[in-house]
Amino acid sequence: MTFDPALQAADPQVADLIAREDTRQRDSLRLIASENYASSAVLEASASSLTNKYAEGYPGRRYYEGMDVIDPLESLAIERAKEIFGAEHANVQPYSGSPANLAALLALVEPGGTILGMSLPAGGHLTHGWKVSATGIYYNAVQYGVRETDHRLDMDQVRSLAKEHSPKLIWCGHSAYPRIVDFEAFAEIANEVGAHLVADIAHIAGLIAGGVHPSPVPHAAAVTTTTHKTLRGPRGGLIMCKAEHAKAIDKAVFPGLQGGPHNHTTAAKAVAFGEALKPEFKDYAAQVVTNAKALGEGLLGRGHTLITGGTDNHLLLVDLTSTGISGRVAARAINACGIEMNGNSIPFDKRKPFDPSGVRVGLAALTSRGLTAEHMDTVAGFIDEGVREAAKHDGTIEDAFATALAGRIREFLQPFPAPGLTD
Ligand code: DSN
Repeated sequence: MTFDPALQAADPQVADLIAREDTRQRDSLRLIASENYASSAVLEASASSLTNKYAEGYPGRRYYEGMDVIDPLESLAIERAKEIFGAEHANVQPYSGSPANLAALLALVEPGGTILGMSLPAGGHLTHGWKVSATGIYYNAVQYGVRETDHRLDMDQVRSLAKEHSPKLIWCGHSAYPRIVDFEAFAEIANEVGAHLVADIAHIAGLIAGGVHPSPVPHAAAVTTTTHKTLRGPRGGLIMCKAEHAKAIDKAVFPGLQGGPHNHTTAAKAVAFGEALKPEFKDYAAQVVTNAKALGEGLLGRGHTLITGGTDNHLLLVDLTSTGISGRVAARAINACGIEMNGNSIPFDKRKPFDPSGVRVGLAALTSRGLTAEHMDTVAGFIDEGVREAAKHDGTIEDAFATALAGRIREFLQPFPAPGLTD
């Protein structure tokens, strides 16, 4: 992104740091599954004068004056979100995914009530009841996992835990699960035990918007998401729900948890939702999945182990146990070579979450740059080369090797403009 000279003149230190980040994002293989490139239009909206305005309340019911722009803007974002997902109600104010999840809990479960969610090491999110999260501290959280044999969701386990503990809310939708989630089956279980089903689609929202992953919207009481992962918007959150829960959800977001909405982010969400409504977004979503599958083939062909054997969505979970180094050590080492991914627990991991056995690899960002399946073997080769080199040297990579590989990656990426940075 090129800056208005104002920032460079006023604060060259910050301007230079941002410029460095732009370069880093342009020159590296960005494979963190929760990240993407927002378009220049999204970035521009989020850097607007809307950041100067307070707007507690909702369109038509505000606690401040001067809402002639904010009200139609927020309504536009709401209508676009509803149109994308076919939702009855949308709240575009959550600051991000974790506050969105807290708001869903606040709206639907009494403090101390029982909730059922997937455990973090099995692929769930912190806010689905993991013990160190407020959701595990202020609620009685019971956790399900995946089957030991194939690392897939075990709906029999979910049903039996639901019957045993009678949760008020069941979470589905996960952070490190590479397969299709059967939202209908979750809804059946929730109905059987009288629980609200809440789907957190943060990772797969763009795939649902693009029609390549089933939607939980018809089945769930509420659906939460971030707006910046596969949906390719600004950092932010969104909650959709059935009309019957609209009042409770809105009340939980404001005044329950938040003050003034971030209007500049609301504008950027509206822009991103507009982009997601365009026909080409369907092609993007389909390409993300095609690329993830192709990268999986490339890694399998090089002897790596994929949890569940592959993927149906945008991410792969790679078990690095056989390489002799942990996922975290591998991720750190290859970061120096211009490859970004995160160390991640694998199901039934023998290692601690801070130093887990796996890495999580996502294709949302590279696909936004226009890479297709034919490029994935090269990407798999880069990853394999970096990981094997790190494994050979007990987790370290020499500077000369890192610089050479980073240079090849930079050259490889050069023909693919990075949205928001070089488009
Ligand atoms: N931190 C995000 C992720 O990487 O999946 C989820 O909030």
